[in-house]
Amino acid sequence: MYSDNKLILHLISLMKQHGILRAVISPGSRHYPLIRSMEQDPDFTLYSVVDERSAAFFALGLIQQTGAPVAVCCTSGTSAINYGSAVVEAFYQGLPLVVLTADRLPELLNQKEEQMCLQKGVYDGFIRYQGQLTEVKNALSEWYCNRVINEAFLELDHHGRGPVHLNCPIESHHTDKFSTEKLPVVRRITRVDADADDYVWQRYASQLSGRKVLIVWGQAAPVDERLGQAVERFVEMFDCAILVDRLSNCRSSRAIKSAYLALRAMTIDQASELAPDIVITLFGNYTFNSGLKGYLSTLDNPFEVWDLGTSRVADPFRRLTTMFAAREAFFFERMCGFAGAKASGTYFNAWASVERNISEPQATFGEIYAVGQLVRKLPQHAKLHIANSLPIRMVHLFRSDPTITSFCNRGVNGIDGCMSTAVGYAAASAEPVYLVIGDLTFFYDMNALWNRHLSKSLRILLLNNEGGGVMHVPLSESQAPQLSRHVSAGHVTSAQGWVESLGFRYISARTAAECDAALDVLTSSEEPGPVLVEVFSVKEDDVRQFKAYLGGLNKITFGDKVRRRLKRELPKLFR
Ligand SMILES: Cc1ncc(C[n+]2csc(CCOP(=O)(O)OP(=O)(O)O)c2C)c(N)n1
Repeated sequence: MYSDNKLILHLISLMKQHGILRAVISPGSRHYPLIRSMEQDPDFTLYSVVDERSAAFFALGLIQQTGAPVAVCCTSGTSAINYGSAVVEAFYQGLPLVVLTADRLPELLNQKEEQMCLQKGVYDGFIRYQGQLTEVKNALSEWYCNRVINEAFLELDHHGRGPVHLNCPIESHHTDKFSTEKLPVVRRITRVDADADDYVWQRYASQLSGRKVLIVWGQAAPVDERLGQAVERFVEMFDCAILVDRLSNCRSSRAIKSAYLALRAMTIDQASELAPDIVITLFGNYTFNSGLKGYLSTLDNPFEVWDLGTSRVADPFRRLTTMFAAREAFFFERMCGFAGAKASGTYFNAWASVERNISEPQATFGEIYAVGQLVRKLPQHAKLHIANSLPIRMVHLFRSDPTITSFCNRGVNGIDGCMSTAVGYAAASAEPVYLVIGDLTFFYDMNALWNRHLSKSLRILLLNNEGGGVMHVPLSESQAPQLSRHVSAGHVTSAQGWVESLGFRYISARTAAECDAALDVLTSSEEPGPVLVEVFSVKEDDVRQFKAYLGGLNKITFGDKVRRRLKRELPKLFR
């Protein structure tokens, strides 16, 4: 019987799936559940070497002879340190050594505990991957350990070979039970390299055939022509829809451009009808990330996720099975090479029908109104920079010309350099560059305009509602006065003096009519120098309109959610 310790079960299951079937064990107690579990599994060949230093060098010999990765496994304390020389040797010889060190719980470090020293990072500089595991106690820690173990084993032969280290806390080694008959088959993550054999690509293409394929396309600018063409062929051959946002800058005929809204606007029946079989992700920083995560987490069907253009594990939806370490366009081209007949487009049509029912906000004067008007008035092929945090959300409430290219510092969502980035872009561009930005973000980065490379073609829409609005969104309106003190940093400041001193044409707007007229100037091609339009609005009104619009989209009722939950949970109770 195997140990009941879920971390051990995960580790052993993944060792087997990744072909790590030899282990050199040095004696001790803390790693007892691991040793005993491996001992009774006939797939493993185990060796016993007392001295850890020698054990790890012994393992290097096994690797040299077999060509396969080999694990070394020891108890906590200085035993881990004794692996050091062989780890360094493995690093410089390029040998796939898997170092498994048992440890006490990290909380106990330096607390006068027995046989405990810092084991995390002890091989720094000489190890291809170092993972600190944790006890598996809930779904989050289970997912974390699964991911980290996969990451470690994938690094054994990623762009060359070498050693990896997993530090495993095992606190219950004396009391551990061994009643697990069958090893669970836990999720293995696979990497497919560009030079994989044809039969590998063909196998993946056949998995797509006849399935509902949901492509999730993240931030990508400038637009890659080769990718655009490859995707257009792909969407004809496979039944798919592409969830995008402004920052995707994706012009595919199968793009669901309002993914940010569509994910909120589906009915309970549509939610199950649209459940994908395979999710293909490319790029990152989706503005609809939380909506998509929420939606996918309600699905019971066993969909899997493939991530393109990467060899590093990123698993936001917790269903990643395959990474394709090749250019995104290359993946789509390869899949088309093995495609059968053209697909029907049914899946796209189902998503499109959700999107068709979404109307734009009918906003009264305020920042949503101003953003909507700007989006409508922007010329074709405009370059639009959008600041965090409400501006990037508000832009998504409106349909825009597909030739517009959009940018936002969405990698880490900072407000610290949105304007500086736009100023830098404009400095290298001959065309007008537009920026829509909130007041805190503007004043934070106002120094960006004091720049000798300031472009005459810079056009800024400043949404001034006297403080950060986004922090008000999740809370009730009654808390607004309190929030304005420190959380949203209320202020009464105008940009006028500053931008006029820098040679901008400055226009303020306090009504819808003033706003329309000012935006006509902002988007005019006649203006000889930089222009800034400052729209003054009332934060509470802006936040109310924003919440009311998004709230009005929701079609799934509380009752629907309860029924869905019961349908999911009840069978578990009677199992
Ligand atoms: C460098 C940095 N500091 C703080 C934050 C936290 N933060 C996110 S949005 C925001 C307020 C932005 O206010 P404003 O520019 O008025 O735009 P809006 O509230 O309309 O999004 C703050 C402080 C951040 N994202 N980045």
